[in-house]
Amino acid sequence: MNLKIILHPRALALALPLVFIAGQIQTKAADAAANKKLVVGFSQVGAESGWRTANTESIKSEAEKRGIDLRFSDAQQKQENQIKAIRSFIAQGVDVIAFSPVVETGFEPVLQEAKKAGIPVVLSDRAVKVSDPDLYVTFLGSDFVEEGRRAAEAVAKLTGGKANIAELVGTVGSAPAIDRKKGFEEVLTKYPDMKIIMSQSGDFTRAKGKEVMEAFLKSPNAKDINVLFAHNDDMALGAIQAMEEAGIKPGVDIKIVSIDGVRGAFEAMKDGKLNVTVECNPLLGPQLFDLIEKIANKESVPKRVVSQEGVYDQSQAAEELPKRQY
Ligand code: GYE
Repeated sequence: MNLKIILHPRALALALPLVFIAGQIQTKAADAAANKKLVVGFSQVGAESGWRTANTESIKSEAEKRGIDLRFSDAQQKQENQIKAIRSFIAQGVDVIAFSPVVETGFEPVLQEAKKAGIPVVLSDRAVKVSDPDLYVTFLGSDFVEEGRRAAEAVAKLTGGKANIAELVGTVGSAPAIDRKKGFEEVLTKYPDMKIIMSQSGDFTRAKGKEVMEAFLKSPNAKDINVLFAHNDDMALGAIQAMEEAGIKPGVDIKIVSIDGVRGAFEAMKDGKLNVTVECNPLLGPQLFDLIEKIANKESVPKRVVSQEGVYDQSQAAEELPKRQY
């Protein structure tokens, strides 16, 4: 028997659009998966310096440019706030967590929690000390030890290797404070007539930099100071104010070397009040999200990415100033 299945033309007319709709639903689902916004939780140190403001702006604007859902949290320079923020990112189930650790130690437990939740972590700008290097995927930021070395070489050049140095240290326990001091002191061993005669933290802020400089200037051996080394420009700018109020000529009576390269430092160099700034680039947004997107796509990334930077003195200040982006 010859069995023929004949589809009634009306049934065909009904079935075809259904197949078409089903197909459309499928492509829509695929599109939604492809267009799903990448969700990134970022815990920032705070708003303590010009450097930090530029860093935050770079991160926020780059996330917006790329259509990334950025959950941004400001820790106001407190580690406990940062740990809370990271826990909340884990609870929200973000795709990637990035943060700039206030200090180096104490993050191990919360990083274990992120690992358990399967959320990759990226360190931005500052490093942590952990026993298990798998607790973060990569660290993007400057070589702070090298910045410290550059600052010390600048002091040697300015003073012919004869310096009684007052040091304004960054936030106690933070990677840049620890590493900048380390690099600076390493170079001091080459110069027997260069020594640190006072050292105290100004927490990377202008107000604290001023306050500590005032205290330095009141100490019994204040008149011996011929150099100020500040771990960032903001503290140096605060110290400049303290010197001026005490009738001391910043940049002349006391030579000043600091780190960051923010606009305020270039202005002070132009005015002859600051001698040298060692650059530390805060514009990490593009590099950071390149790494984050790769990690989200399961591509491999290097464990350490170093940003490029230079050293500037007064002779370059006027020309460089209009080109500065931060
Ligand atoms: O030098 C300072 C900021 O971590 C590199 O933090 C950063 C430092 C920067 O407060 O100005």
